[in-house]
Amino acid sequence: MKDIAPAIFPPNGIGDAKPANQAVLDWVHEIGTLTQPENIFWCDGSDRENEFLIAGSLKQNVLIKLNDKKIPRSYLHRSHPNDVARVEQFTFICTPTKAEAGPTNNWSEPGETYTKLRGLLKGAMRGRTMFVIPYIMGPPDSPLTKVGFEITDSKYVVLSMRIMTRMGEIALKRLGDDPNAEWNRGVHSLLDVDPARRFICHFPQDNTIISVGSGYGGNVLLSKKCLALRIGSYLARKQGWMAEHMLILGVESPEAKKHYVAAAFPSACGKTNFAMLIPPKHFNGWKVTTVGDDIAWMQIRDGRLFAVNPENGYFGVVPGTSYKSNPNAMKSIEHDTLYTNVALTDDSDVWWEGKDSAPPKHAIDWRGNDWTPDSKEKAAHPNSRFATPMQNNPVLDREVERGEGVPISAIIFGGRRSDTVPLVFQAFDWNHGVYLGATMASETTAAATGEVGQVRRDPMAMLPFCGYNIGDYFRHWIGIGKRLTNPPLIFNVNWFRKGTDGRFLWPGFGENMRVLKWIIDRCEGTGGAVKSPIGWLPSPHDLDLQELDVQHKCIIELLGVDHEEWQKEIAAHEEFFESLGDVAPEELQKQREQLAARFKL
Ligand code: GTP
Ligand code: SPV
Ligand code: MN
Repeated sequence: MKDIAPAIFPPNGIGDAKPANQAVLDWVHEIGTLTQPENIFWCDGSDRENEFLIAGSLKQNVLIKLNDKKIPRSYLHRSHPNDVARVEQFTFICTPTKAEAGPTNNWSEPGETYTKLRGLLKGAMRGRTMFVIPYIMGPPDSPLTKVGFEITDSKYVVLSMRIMTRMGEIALKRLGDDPNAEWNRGVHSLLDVDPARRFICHFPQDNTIISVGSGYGGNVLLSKKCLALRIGSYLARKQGWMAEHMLILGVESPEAKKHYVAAAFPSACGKTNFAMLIPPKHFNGWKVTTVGDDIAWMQIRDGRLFAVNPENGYFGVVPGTSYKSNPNAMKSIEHDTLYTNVALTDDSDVWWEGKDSAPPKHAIDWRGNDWTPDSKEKAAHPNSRFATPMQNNPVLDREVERGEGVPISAIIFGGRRSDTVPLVFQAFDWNHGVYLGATMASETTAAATGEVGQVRRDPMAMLPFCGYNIGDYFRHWIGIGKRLTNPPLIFNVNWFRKGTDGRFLWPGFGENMRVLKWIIDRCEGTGGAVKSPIGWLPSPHDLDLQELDVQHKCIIELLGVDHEEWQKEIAAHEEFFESLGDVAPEELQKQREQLAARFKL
């Protein structure tokens, strides 16, 4: 399947939504002069435009139409086999000084980087159409909402951005004609999809992103990781708010008491699943609703933290998604969905490892090759994804469009840890919670290229997404805490602890409601807990474990704090802070000393 396709020529009334803002026009002119496209297509986000682009994409083999009876209005795209995940090693933060990017980011000097990228972009769109996508991130009437423009030579990007953002007219209106208004400049070109010429570069001081050489997800949907997180986090610090890699969910009790919770888990560690969970039968009358599944923008109002989801859709991990693990995701992706890198069955349905149905006898795998259940290769790529509008979600929260956001009662951090870290525990206070976030670690996943299953520190699940110096980011978190009179309580969870047999001790998914319920009880001041060196821990009887098919000894293991393992863990925290040089704030150093001291009591 092609990523790169020749120019298309729209009829009158399509592709001509030129904005009025002179700064945008000048910028598009400049990029057009550099990249030399065959024509410029000004997107307006309309249905008519979308239909035209889909028809063109089918003709050019950029998309395959799926079975309309089984999954109406849905399509499959295959990205280049060398281009299936984010590339952290080719992602750069181009601040004027290296110190501003900090010890956890790749840095390159802005002047040199612009020159290099201009060289790569020179004539890069010859024979292709250059699309200009206006979009906003955030609910239309939110003070947090940002305007972005993405220039791209990929139709797949345009079609995806229409799902993932509020695109078109709405952005032109919000921007208006003030040439000095704040907006993000995003330039994307596939070039020739060569990993040797693949760079994802951020210029926070210019509110600019340039991404070349990839056609995949987080590398090219510039609204998402690039703007909403990397540039977003930079702007957030400057402007006094927060941009975080967090889901946002609502949880309502049978008595109709509602709390909102935000949770930071690293890529492919369970955000989408947690944000849509269906409580087990025993929790009759409890309801979980989704505000967002990946990104939270948060601001302080009346001493509380309020969160909005800046996105309009979900770009979710497909493998493992089933009616058993995540029925709401399954319902969301049954129609109007753009799939990437899953398997195609002979009746034009989609299939992946972990789907409810038995494997098809024959399929075309994510690379476009014949596949049978005997094949050694996976049918769907482990990082295959769906893009689906959030309106498809049967449990979409009714406050999702609320501009001021939803009040956050609890923040949860969690990684993939096969040992050491208990199922759940609570920080003693805000700064201790910041420490839990700052020192969290997780096994790497297929969401980024590179080895899978390596434990690495991933502070606040933001290691690949913090657009500035991580020490200043920690300081920003501590500073936010000082401004909150009614701060969220902070928790740590681990769905992935394993027993000696190498199997997960906790069933996860819907059963995570039992942990969420304890968290809500703690927010309400009713949940019991015991003080441990690492924080407040539930005893087994503090968790509602009725009708749960897990042995008591597994629960004890799940809630256990092994002193030897924690000595190693504390040493790893120290090593991590040392690896950052001297940027970690004193408050966090102090937290580590206190943690170590509590083990000696
Ligand atoms: P990104 O979109 O990459 O940011 O990922 P995410 O954090 O939204 O992860 P997602 O919910 O898509 O889950 C990723 C993988 O983790 C899937 O294969 C899930 O099946 C698996 N997973 C999610 N929740 C659980 C859980 O509670 N227990 C276990 N064992 N696996 C889970
Ligand atoms: C992640 O990797 O955290 C994602 C997927 O949400 S991507 O948009 O590809 O970055
Ligand atoms: Mn993510």
